[in-house]
Amino acid sequence: ELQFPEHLNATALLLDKALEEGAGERIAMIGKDIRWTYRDLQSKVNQLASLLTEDMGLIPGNRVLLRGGNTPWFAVCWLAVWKAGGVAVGTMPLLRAKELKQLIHLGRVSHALCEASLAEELNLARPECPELKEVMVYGDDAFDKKLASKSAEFNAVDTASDDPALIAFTSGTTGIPKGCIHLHRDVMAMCEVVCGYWLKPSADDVFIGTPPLAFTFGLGGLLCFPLWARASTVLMEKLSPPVLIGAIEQYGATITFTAPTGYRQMTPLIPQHNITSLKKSVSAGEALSVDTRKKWREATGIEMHDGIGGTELIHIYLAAYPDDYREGSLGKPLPGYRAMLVDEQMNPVPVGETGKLAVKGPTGCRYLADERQKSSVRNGWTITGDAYHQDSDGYYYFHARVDDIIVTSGYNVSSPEVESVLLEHPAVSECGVIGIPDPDRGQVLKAFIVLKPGYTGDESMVKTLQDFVKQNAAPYKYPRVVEFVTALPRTETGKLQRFKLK
Ligand code: 3UK
Repeated sequence: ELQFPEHLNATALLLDKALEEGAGERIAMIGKDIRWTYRDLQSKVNQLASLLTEDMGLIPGNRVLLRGGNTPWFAVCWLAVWKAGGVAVGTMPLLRAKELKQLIHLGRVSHALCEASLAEELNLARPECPELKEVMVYGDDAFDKKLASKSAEFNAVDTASDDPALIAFTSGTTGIPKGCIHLHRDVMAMCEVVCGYWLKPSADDVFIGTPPLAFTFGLGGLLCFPLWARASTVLMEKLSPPVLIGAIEQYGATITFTAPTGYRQMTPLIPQHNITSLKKSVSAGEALSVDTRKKWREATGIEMHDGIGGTELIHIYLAAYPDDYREGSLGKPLPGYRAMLVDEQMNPVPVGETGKLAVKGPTGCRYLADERQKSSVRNGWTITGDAYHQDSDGYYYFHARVDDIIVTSGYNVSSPEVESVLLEHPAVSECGVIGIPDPDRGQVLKAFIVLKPGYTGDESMVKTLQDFVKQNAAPYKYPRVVEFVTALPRTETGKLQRFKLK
């Protein structure tokens, strides 16, 4: 079991301690036109922490809205808020005024740090947000001047290890966002567990990837993990798959973080790049199909690190080790976590049967909303909305979010399993499968398909794909309805929004 002292501050441990240990001259952060050592980073964090407390009146416990694309400056905002004892409330760059207003109310936000290029929507929200007292825009000359006048010395606030460090909002695949509170010790626990036991990064690693820092997958993978390892991180916005692969080559990145779609879209581009620097690839956010994993392995020689995590538990809690990978399996709980599959009454289901995953470990779920807390956390077990089965050796197999299980003629079919079959067909670039109401069968499967260039979405293609599913899965899993589209709705975190397809 992980033990933490009664007091700790995440920034003190991730950054100040790195300097005490002699990492001062190592490269901490790389961005567009930016290369900062740990010492550079610390000065900027201290200046911003000074500015927050002296000019913006921040006191420990205040909630600070953070708004920015993935850049080293955005990372400074996170670290400075923690250092000053504030609670970071990260927001996705694309959020609109109405959504920001909702998060500001739900999170009782009093302060904001906002990248200049994203200020417009926040300004639109402000008149309706009386609780938001202080807003500072960063990334323009006025800010740079103000910051330069601040002291580069700042002692980390002596936060208790169970003081809140962030409020993370779920990414909205199901509608209204839910805020989850995570503590300073949760930030450290995710590093100790995910890095210490699973990823095992070293100070020579260069991290890169796509998830926004406002998504805890990105906060861990692109900010906290690299600092924990005293390594370097490349923080860049709008890393579409072709840009990401170029950046891996340019910066000699060694560890990538992205969702399965990202890997799928990079795979065909690999022959045009030299990405031999890359050693590890972390996939999360959505189910990684056997085919996507295989093609990435064939193209790069890398067996992926697939892990399932969630906003509710802050990061990955169940994961497959590359050297202990069973086909189709998500592996086992990471050290420190316990998992069990339960039915609606919280009774464990027998081996081989499908149940909902419940998880208990060093991080846990604290929703802002009491109601939600009662229904999702029982006896310290967080009940995820995901269905799995387990084999007799204890390996877990993900089926789908419970909401994405389709019941057709009495059969249970999960969306991701049919999607992964379709993705194996050479004509299919992307796809999403949902259930639509049917008078005879309850529901039938409908597939939305994005074809690869050079293929035509006509009747014969529909038939071809239906036959392909019938041959590669139980025949009742074939999509009776097929629609060809040019793109699929995805969240900023790369997750397919099946509710939009519905
Ligand atoms: C799904 C996966 C299959 C699953 C997240 C890593 O995704 C993250 O957080 P969210 O709160 O969503 C959680 C849900 O997404 N999912 C995530 N990873 C996988 N399904 N295979 C996977 N590897 O339904 C889960 O309940 O947005 C992931 C780290 C931090 C995160 N917040």
